[in-house]
Order: sequence, then C-alpha cells, then structure tokens
Amino acid sequence: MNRFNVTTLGQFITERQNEIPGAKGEFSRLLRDIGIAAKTISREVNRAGLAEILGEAGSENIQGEDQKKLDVIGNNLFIDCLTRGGETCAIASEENDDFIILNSPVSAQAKYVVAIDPLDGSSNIDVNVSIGTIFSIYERVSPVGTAPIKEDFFQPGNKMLAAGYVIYGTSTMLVYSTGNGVNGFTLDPGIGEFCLSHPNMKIPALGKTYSYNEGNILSAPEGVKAYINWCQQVDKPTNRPYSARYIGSMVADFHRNLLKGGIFIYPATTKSPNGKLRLLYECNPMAFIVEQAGGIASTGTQRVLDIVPNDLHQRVPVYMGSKQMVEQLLDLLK
Ligand code: AHM
Ligand code: MG
Repeated sequence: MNRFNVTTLGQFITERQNEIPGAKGEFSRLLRDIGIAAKTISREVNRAGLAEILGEAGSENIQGEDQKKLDVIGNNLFIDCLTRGGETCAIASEENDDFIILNSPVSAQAKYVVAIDPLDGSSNIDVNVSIGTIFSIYERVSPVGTAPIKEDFFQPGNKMLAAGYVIYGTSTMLVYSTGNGVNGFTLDPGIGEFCLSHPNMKIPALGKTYSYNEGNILSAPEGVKAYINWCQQVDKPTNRPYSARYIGSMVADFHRNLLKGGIFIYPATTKSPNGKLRLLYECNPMAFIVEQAGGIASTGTQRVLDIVPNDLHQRVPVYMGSKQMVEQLLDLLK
C-alpha cells in the first residue's frame, strides 16, 4: 500500500455507491455508521486491560452464555451508532433475546435491518487473543414506516445486501462485501481511518490449514472424522499433513483461511446437536463473504445462504473456506 495515497473506507463506499440497485445515500451512510461503530469498539478493545472492562458482566444471553462486559459494551455501542445514524429500523444481535426496534425519530422511516454479533470469540477477550465483530444488512420486507417484524430477519442469506466482519488483531481490519467482491481495510490509528489495504480478496482454492475444535472429534460426523484423518496423513505431493490452526474466534480463524487458504469446520456435536454457530449473525455473513471471495459455505447438506431462518438464534453446522477443501469434505459427508 502506498502510505501517501490511501483510499479510506468512506471514500471507497462513496465510489461504490451505485453497486446496490435502488440504493441511494442511505446505504452508504449505514456502511459508514458500521465503520464508526467498529472504530469505537476497537478503541474499547485496545484499552480493555486498563479500563476495568475485562471479565464477566454478571448476565447471560438467551443462549445461556455468560456475557462479558465487552460483549455488552460492544452491543450497546453498535445499537447507539446505528440509532444515531438513522438508516436502520431494527437490529438482531447475539446479545439480545429478541430483535430491537431502534428508537429514533427517523428510524421508523429506515429501510434496512442489521444482524450482528458485536463481539465474536468472547472466550478470548480476557486472554488478549483476537476477537471480532460480524455484521450483515438486509432490506426489510415489512413496509417502511410500520413496525419492523421478525420476517424482516427471516430472509435467506442470499437476500443479503452486504456483510462484513471486523477483526481486532495485531491491527484492526474491516472486511466487507456488497456482493461485488470482497475488500479489506486496515485501521490506521494515526489518522483514525480504515484504509484500503486488501482490495479484491480471493480465497485460494486449496490451502494447508484446517480450523476445527478437535476436542469434539469423538462426536463428529463420520465424514468429518475421515476428512481430519486424511488431512493428517503424510503425503508429499499434496503437501500433507496439513496444519491445524484453531483460535476459538471464528473471525480470526476465518480471516487466516481467507488470506492463506483453509477450511473452517464446526459440525454438530453432542452438546450442540445442530452445531454451535448461529445462522443469522455468524454463519450467513461469513458465508456471503467466503462465496464472494470464491469459496464455499455449506451445512453439509445445503448452501448456508439458501436456508430460510425460522429463529433469530438458530444454529447450523458449518463447513466453509477454500473451494477444493470444502468440496472434498462434502463428498465424505455424503
Ligand atoms: P461466541 O459468539 O459466544 O464467542 O461463540 C462463537 C465462537 C466462535 O467464534 C468460535 O469459532 C467458536 O465459538 C468456538 O467454540 P468452541 O470453543 O466450542 O470451539
Ligand atoms: Mg459469536
């Protein structure tokens, strides 16, 4: 990247304004609001150890998971930013039982709904390991000006207008797609702007990394066991054994695989018979991005983006990443 000739996220969004059919300035403004929320969360994450905001919030989300203070802070920041922005009428979040109707004078006239996981990889917050934010945007199906309804969120992922994630890692990056490829922006803390650093990202068709919690292998489907076993065999021509890389933050595992090639695997387990990861705000946005980058995202039996959701917190098994790797695993799952 030429350090003196950067394209900021705001400039990029304006340049690409015409990519969404029918979208006027509102959609660009919404993307910019998400960028602002991401920068604010990044600031909080970076000073978490100093600001006494590590640790448990003392509450649980609807899925019975302990909420961390940063989960709650991230969620509130997002809701505040999108409320002030005025382009979103409702938000579905991992941290709220039901969807939230945004309460600003202009929100009722807004035509977009947003699904978010404000801080994914919560278990890594307190140990200074990368975490992320995941977001996706849909146009509401209910008429503008009326109260948003659940069906606004129960649209299959293939109706998504945009999706992205933010990774709070060695640097903070925002990666997003509006359905015309994937672009990545790195936060320059000096100027406080996301700058285009990874234009037109493509996932290699084949990688050497699998991301899977092997602690669950005994309860994995036979096809997953066979695939992991295949990855571990020594075979020079195919570069095996592959490496296992599992951080426990999907955003970080996904990001590595997107850049280097690899597969992310989270099947059904004994504890989570439908898989652990949530369709609306975890699997669908990542599936949208991986497809836009040339990869595949499947539940093992169907394309993730074709599922019609029936619950805000619905869980699905997920296999996603490099095309050839996912195809091979899907063959073994048959
Ligand atoms: P979270 O949203 O509560 O943080 O849970 C989602 C996370 C993913 O980021 C990650 O891939 C997965 O849970 C790890 O789960 P496990 O520890 O069961 O492997
Ligand atoms: Mg999550």
